[in-house]
Amino acid sequence: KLQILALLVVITSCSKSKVFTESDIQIIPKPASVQLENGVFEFSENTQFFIENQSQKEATTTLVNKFKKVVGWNLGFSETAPQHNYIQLSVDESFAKEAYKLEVHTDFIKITANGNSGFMYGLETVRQLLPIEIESDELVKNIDWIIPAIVVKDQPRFQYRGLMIDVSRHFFNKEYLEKVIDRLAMHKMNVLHLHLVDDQGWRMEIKKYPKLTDVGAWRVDQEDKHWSARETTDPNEKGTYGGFFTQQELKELVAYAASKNVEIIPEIEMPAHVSCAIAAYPELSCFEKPIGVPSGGVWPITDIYCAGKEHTFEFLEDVLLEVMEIFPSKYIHIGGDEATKTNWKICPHCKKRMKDENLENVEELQSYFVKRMEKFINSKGKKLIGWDEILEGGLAPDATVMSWRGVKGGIEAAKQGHDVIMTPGTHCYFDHYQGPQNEEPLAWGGYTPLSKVYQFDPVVDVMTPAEAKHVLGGQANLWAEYIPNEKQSEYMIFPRLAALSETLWSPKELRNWNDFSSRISTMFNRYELLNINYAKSSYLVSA
Ligand code: TNX
Repeated sequence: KLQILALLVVITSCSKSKVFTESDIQIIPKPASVQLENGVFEFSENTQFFIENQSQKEATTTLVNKFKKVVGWNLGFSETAPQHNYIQLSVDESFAKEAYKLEVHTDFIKITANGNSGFMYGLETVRQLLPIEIESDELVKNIDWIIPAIVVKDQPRFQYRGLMIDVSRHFFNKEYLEKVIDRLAMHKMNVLHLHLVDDQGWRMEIKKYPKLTDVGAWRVDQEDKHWSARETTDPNEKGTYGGFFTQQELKELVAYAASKNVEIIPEIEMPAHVSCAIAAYPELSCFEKPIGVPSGGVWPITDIYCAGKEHTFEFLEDVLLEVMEIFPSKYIHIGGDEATKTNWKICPHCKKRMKDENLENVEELQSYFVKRMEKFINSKGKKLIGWDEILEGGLAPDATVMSWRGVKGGIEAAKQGHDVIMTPGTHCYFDHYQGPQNEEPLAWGGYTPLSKVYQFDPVVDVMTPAEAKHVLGGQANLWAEYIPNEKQSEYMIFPRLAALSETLWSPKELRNWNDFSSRISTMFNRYELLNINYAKSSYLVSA
């Protein structure tokens, strides 16, 4: 018996003195600087957080919950320095927002940052240094919770690191979006852009216009009837497929996101991609023809908001007032893409508006529309974002441009001194295929494998340093015409989000595809334990 005991002691002490090497450090996104030291820190039931104030507890939630789940520990907190076995969160105001320094010693861990976002990212790095079993959903046994002694100095390359989720083409509920937020935080991403309005459904409760969700949130067919959508837009047929968020749910979601350093940017589309609103209130369109909520991406859509009637602007201002009540984000996204303006050319109200405002063509009329919305948004202390079509006919004075039709809109906007978020279809469209089409579930089209996402860079060579400064960052877009459920949504997001996160976070000179593609396999193991339905195909396909 004694011999067995002695053997056990040897085995456990061996594993604890495990020597970590560079190749054991598989953090995604890759930190700006990592220096491995000798020794390890071991977590135990008695590990405590040494905090300066109670509000810092929020940054520790993910790790605390993980230890609770996998070993049943309740890691404690102390505002006075413990002797050893603690994780110190230390404020240093000279640090940039989101930056952190992580020092792991044998006796203690110290994370220095300017506030909770940095602490949270430091702890996300700790999470990725821990054995992958930390991601487990159930109790795990016989694991030594050790991490290597290390010094990590880290900060993001870009301040804007986003993912857009289209909840219109298919509705995804709050519980799912909370999971998305958790996973964004895990990848050190910080923006969730919610596409709340598109032809196929209005997804936010608006108290002043209840029909937006009574009527506009429901369509007839679950499945996307892409090319035959006209057949399904009978205004008399009441749809039953869809859903929407109450304002209360959105408030809770915003608060949840904020606790993970994720900002939610709401998008209320205008003047096009709004069949759902016109189905609810036909008077918002030029000719007031009754339509139903379409079940697919019907194209072209001629029923758009009327730019001539004052009522359209009153309606949109009322809607945005309610939106701004719920979303504290400084940005309001007003869409602006793909507006087929054939009705505007013949509508008497629009023609009168063009005459009164001295506008030469319908592009200028759209520009008038956007500028007017911008004035309103600015008057409430917020900033407008729009898709790159808002460049046409003249950009609103302070608008931020989301460049999706390649990067040229972004380059042009930066030239004009506007802020830019790069989200080119070529690299950032997660509704595109990520493997050979015959092996993949139905997708929108396109081909954007993991390696292609990894090649993305929001700053383009032709930009001057001054123009490049206007590039706030980048974003992936998950348009949901062909994303009918959560499993498929996860499949399209992962692992491409990992590649995007590294593009947006890590120093450019550290980015290396071979290195990334070897680190991603550890991330896959984490995804497995987290029950994320990630696409394995994309790993196998190289550029
Ligand atoms: C274009 S990108 C759209 C979306 C579609 C997407 C499909 C953009 C601003 N508009 O309405 O869902 O293509 O990839």
